[in-house]
Amino acid sequence: MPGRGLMEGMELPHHEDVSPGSGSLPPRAWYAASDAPTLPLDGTWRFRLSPTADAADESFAADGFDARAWEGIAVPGHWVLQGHGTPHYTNQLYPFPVDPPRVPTENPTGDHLRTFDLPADWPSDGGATLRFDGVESCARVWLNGTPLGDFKGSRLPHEFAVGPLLRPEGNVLAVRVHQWSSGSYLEDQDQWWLPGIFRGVTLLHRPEGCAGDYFVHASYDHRAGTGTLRVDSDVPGRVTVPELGVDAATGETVAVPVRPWTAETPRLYDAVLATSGERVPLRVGFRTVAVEDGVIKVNGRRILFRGVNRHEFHPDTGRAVDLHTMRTDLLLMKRHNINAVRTSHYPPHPAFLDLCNELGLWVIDECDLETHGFTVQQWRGNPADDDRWTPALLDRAARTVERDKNHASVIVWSLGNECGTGRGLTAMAEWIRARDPDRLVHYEGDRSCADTDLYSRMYADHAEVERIGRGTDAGGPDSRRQLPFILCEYAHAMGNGPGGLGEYQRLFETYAHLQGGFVWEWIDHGLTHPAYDYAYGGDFGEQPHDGNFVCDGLLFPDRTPSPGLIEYKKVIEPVRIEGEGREGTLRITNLHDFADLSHLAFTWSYEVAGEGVADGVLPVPATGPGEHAEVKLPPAPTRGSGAETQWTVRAVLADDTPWAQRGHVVAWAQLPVETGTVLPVPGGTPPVRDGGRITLGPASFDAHGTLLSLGDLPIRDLRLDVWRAPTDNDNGMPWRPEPSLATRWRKVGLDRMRHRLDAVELGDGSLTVRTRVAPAASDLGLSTEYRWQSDGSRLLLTVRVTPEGEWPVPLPRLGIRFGLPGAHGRVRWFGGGPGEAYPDTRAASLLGVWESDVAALQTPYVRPQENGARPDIRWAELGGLRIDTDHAPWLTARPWTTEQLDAAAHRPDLTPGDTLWVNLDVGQHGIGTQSCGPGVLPPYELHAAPSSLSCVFSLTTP
Ligand code: IPT
Repeated sequence: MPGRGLMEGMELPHHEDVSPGSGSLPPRAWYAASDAPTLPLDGTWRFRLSPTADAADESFAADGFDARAWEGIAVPGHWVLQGHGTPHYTNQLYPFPVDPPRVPTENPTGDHLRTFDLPADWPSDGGATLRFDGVESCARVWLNGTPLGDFKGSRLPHEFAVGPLLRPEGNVLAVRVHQWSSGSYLEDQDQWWLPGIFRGVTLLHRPEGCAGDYFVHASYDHRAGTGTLRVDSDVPGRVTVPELGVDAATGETVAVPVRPWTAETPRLYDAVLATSGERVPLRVGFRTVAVEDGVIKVNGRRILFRGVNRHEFHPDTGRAVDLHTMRTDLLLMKRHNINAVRTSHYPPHPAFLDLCNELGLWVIDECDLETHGFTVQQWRGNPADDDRWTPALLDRAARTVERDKNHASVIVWSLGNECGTGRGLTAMAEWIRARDPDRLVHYEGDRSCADTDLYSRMYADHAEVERIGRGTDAGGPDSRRQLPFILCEYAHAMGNGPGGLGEYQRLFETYAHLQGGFVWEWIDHGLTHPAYDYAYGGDFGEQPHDGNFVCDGLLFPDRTPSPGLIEYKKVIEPVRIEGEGREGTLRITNLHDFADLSHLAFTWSYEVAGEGVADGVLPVPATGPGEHAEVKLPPAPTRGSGAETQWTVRAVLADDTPWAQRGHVVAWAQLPVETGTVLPVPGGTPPVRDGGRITLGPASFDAHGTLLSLGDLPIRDLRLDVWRAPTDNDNGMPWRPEPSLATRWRKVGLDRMRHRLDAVELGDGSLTVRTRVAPAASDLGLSTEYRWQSDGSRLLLTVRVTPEGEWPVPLPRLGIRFGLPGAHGRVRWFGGGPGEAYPDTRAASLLGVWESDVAALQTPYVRPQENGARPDIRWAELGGLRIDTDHAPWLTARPWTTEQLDAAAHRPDLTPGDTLWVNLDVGQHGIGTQSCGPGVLPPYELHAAPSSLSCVFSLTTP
């Protein structure tokens, strides 16, 4: 087809032309249902894939074309996830040569075809529109052989007027979709490239006098308690809100007493917009968003974002996400204390926003725009700063705002992500402000904040955020320091982590204009794969790719919460419980922005040696937002037994809510009362040498002092261990020049330590084994002494480590590891649980007695890496062995070695052997978020320093 656009003197086909498209209707407000009939056209379509844009001619779109030989394809869906071609993952790199707006000749092109009959009761009057809610990346559409037009803007709706073309039976809808188009340059989001018709296709009847576009303006005056409602409508009509007694003309302003909408109290009023030909249901939430004194306020109060970035993703269907999955996401968010979503980096399926209104989340709604790949060439040719592209950018802004403007949950518009700076962005911001002055404008990529109402950054470290809090941050115009600040991305949740969440939260709670952040990101984008379990970049042989950088979510691909989500829930809990366990005094602070505490019930339990012995209800006054209450616990039920005792206090939902049931835990704290008695030190039994063996009480050693068994229980290879399978955060940011922590560890040789035996000494009451543990090619070393003692039935080990040399790196871990027979079985422990924890990811660790099987102790990161440590161990039982300790070390038990874990690329690479490998560590290095952000904070670094670990081994009674 002849192109419309002329670039560089060349006539380009429609898919390479910078124009956003032709033939579609102006954008308008989206709604799921009115009383006008609709006909969903989802289902199985006929499909043909061609290797280039013009390999097949367009005759398939002609009336009467016989497509019976074509394969079937599910719409909505992506063809690369249905056996036609393969997905491709890149973060910022364009997967094609950068020569805008041209795209490669190899341009997978999917022809989609379906026929449909109108339902018998389809009205004969009026017209009809055909709506596409999302097609990646460029579509051309025909109905009954007539071309309707073409469009780009993958995650945006496009409508065509089709009334006169429809016939009662045998309508033929043909859609040609090109994977690559000029639009691809604007859609360089960090995700899989997934072509196809991935959101619904709907035929909508448009009766005579139907509603056109409309704009619900519903504000709230918190001083007067009044809501003000005005519905502007292209087609005049009436607006009724029965519950409020409102019956007003469109365009008319009415003020009534209402309850406001907030993310914590998502009060919606059912309303109807009635034009002469159509009744459109509305759900109205009254709220006012403003920046006052450099602070974002809703209904007059400062809000704090406890947010996540959400891409649309399902491991089987990619960005074709069904309603159930959307609801699941939101229920999980609400249950984990999350109150905000940034729709990175495009508008989500519109039904998702309906759910945000209903369940209560603040939304930053982002335009479908990212040109990140231009950084590689210092932004040369960036469409965001090129007037020829501005119409396409404005089209994207308008399609976002017009579609989503009637959602109470949307309080901020975002221009897009990672587009550098430029005139196109300014034009978008100006257009948005003129169209919707009642919301704020966000964009992260411009530190001058020329176009925005907030200062936004991604991955800034704690120190910089603190400077921003204090107003002492460098650079940028002074005006920036008067703006509210958010971290639109932080706490990169790739693999094990993120660490350092609590330190950010303290900053957000300290400085009024630091208004929280959005963890990157909600879910791992691992695609279901027969061999790999979940595939990531490169697993389809694609080049270039960015590996498992696509798996950086708080949920695993199957939507199981990762430890990172459990940690985030604890760190952002909206109630803080603090106190003094011995005195039984509590201070309960309500960190909600709007709600008082009357929706919560408080409970206490009293635990002796990790087991609950008494519990009860704790009366707490209905403390208002931002206020606190002082509360007294009952007298401690027991005292002085010598066992460790503590209180656990919980805030739980007092009643069922739409997102969780009564009893759901929102916040908690543990308050120690008494510490337990110290570890008894067995002694007295002398070691005995007998040929090649040494015996010490129940234990047997070889002549080198290596433990062989305890009673009948064989024990393998007990020795010092410092290595961990590097996490994604240890591996750092591949694009940074400085070597990552993991690279430095490997360079020092921590993954290949040698153990030299220096002495085996049989004393009166102990066996002492002296060693030096050190890497080849280095003078660094760890002088390590193992001292064994026994009372005849139990075995005490004390390990003392003294570093030698100037250690240039922190240690991954420091402790012992050994093997027990049998890789399966149960593990019980008194310590932190139930999930894993590391020094800077341990806020959610609950001290108690826990039980798990070995398999469930492993955290299944999509790319295997260090995982599964449990902190604060008092005792543990596993594989027939009991370990008692008073050093509260870290316990890790896995059915494979650290080396196997280190070598694995996907979960199925790990298969249990016949040994249970146990690590007992006196220290662990923290986790940090250096896969994209700051590393481990100083208090959580594990430096080589004189250390010791003691534990008592005995056999469990079978
Ligand atoms: C930032 C992107 O905005 C986001 O899409 C994602 O790629 C994230 O990083 C990392 O997973 S950009 C980054 C180069 C700071």
